[in-house]
Amino acid sequence: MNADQLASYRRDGFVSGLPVFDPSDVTRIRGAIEQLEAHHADGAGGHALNQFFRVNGQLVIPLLADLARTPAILDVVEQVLGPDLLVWSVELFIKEAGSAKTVSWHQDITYWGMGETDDEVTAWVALSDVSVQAGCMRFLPGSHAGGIVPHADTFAPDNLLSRGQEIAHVDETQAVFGPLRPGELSLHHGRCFHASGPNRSSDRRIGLAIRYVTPGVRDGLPGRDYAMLVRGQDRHQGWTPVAGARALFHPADLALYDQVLSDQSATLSAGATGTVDLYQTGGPQ
Ligand SMILES: O=C(O)CCC(=O)C(=O)O
Repeated sequence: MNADQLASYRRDGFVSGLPVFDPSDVTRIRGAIEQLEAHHADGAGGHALNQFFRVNGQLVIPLLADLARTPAILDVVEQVLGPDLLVWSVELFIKEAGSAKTVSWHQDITYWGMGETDDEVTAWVALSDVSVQAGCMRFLPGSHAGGIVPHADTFAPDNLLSRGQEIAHVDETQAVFGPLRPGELSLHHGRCFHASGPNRSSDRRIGLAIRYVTPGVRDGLPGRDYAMLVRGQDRHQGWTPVAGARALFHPADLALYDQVLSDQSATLSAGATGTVDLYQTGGPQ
C-alpha cells in the first residue's frame, strides 16, 4: 500500500483495489475452492461445507488457513495493524450468477465480542470479477470514526449475514462502491458501514474475507475466543491460540471447530430477536 492508500484507509475506514494475487494464483485458488464444492459439499463432522465457508474455515480447511498466511496480504495488513497479527476467521462470500443474495448495511464487530476496537480489519480478496454488477461491496466513508450504532435483526432469507442485521439509517447517497478485479483486495475497518447488492453478472462472485486482529484486542474482555497467529508474536493472553487446519476435516480439528463455535455462539447471538443459525446447512448462496 502506498502512503495515499494508507491515508485513505485511515480517513475513510476502507481502501480498495490492492493487487495481491496474479491471474494464475486466482485460477488455482478458485479451482481448489470449486474442487471442495464438487467433492465435499456434504462437509464433515455434521456440518455442510457451506458452514465452514461461512465462519472459521481456517480451522478445518488447510487451503483457507494457508491463504490467511499469504505474505502479500500480511504485508498490507501489517501496515494497518502492526507486526503482530492473528486471524480470527476466514470466510467465503459467494453469490451465484444471478443470485438475489445481498448483505445489509452493518458494522462487522457489532456482535463479535471485541468491543469497539480499532484493531480488527478485514482483508477481502476477489476470486472472481467483483464488479458493481456482480454485487461488490459498498462502503460509507468515515463511518468507522464513530462507535457501534444500533442494528436491527431482519433474518431476511436473501441476506448472507447470520441474523440479517442492519443499520436503520444510512445515507446511501454518500456510499462508495468498491469493485475489485480478480486478485485484488480491499481492507475495511471493523466499524466501517458496508453492504452489497445482488449478483447480476453471469459468473459467480467469490470473495475471501480474512478477519485479522492484534494480540491486544481481547485484553480485559470476558469469555474465551480463539485466533491463529500468522505473523510476529502474541505476548498477550487474550486469545486462545489455534494452529489452523492440519489436514482437510481432520477429526481433532473438527472437534476444535465445534468448541470454538460453541464458545463464540453466545456472543454472536447476544440480544438477537430470533435464532441465529451459526450452523448453516444451506447450499450455494
Ligand atoms: O461479501 C459481501 O458482500 C459482504 C462481506 C462482508 O460483509 C464482510 O466481509 O464483512
